[in-house]
Amino acid sequence: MGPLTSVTIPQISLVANQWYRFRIAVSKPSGANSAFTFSVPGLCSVRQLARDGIFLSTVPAPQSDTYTIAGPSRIDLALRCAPPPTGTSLYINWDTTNSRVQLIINPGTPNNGFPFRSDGLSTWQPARPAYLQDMRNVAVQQSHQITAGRDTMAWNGNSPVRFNPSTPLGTLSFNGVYEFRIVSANAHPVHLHVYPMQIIGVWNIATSTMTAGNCGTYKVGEFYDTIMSSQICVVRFRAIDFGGKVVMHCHRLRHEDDGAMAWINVTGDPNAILQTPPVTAVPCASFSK
Ligand SMILES: [Cu+2]
Repeated sequence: MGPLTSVTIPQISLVANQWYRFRIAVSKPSGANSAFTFSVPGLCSVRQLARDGIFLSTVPAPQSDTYTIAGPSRIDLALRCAPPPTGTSLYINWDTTNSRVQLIINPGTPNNGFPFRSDGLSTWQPARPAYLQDMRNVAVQQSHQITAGRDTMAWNGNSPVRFNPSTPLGTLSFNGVYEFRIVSANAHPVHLHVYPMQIIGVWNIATSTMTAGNCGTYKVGEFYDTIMSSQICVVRFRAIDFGGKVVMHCHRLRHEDDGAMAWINVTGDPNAILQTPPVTAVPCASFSK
């Protein structure tokens, strides 16, 4: 859709009643949550297909005119709009009406694409590779608490540390299923590379128990690459396909650059060449002048 920060309101022309696939990427460097809303409720059929590049477990999701996603994240929507009433404009509003894109709905002959099964009505379940299998009823090797901060990351309540290229934050085993309890305090979106994270539930720190289900706007059973919530989200992932140095960081880019980044050592990857990437560490200070 292009940047929404310019003074001129961007416009996208659509054929009336034709389905389109939109991939919306929020590159907001502040990392804050964003809500976007269709300005004329019910005028468009809007059905979510995917988050962070991964299809939902059932596609498409039920109709909704409003979506909330964290900082740098992606969402895929199937979208079909009727012309707005005369004298009315149709916008996708982004946080406030100061950031929006206008949808221009033109008459035309819609093509025959749609997001459903071939009957044009039913939902479908995508085939999933090993790294996207349901882990809700799978035994986990270990459970760890990850806390992101202003310029640090912390592992299991240990002292928070700034990025250290020579020392991993923790060590996991290749092909294991692991659970992370993610403490982002609704301010530090935690972004994990390589392994998509499946939402399992919410952690209660007072009772040290988990309640299975959605974690805020994150849907139980679905996969994400970035998590930010006022609750402690419990996620699982399988450390498969690639081992070695796996990076995670606060997705507020300023925080990441200030040191809220860490790597996990995933040991035992049989493809050893991937375990020692040719990395040359350059201190951040080198970029300051
Ligand atoms: Cu942060």
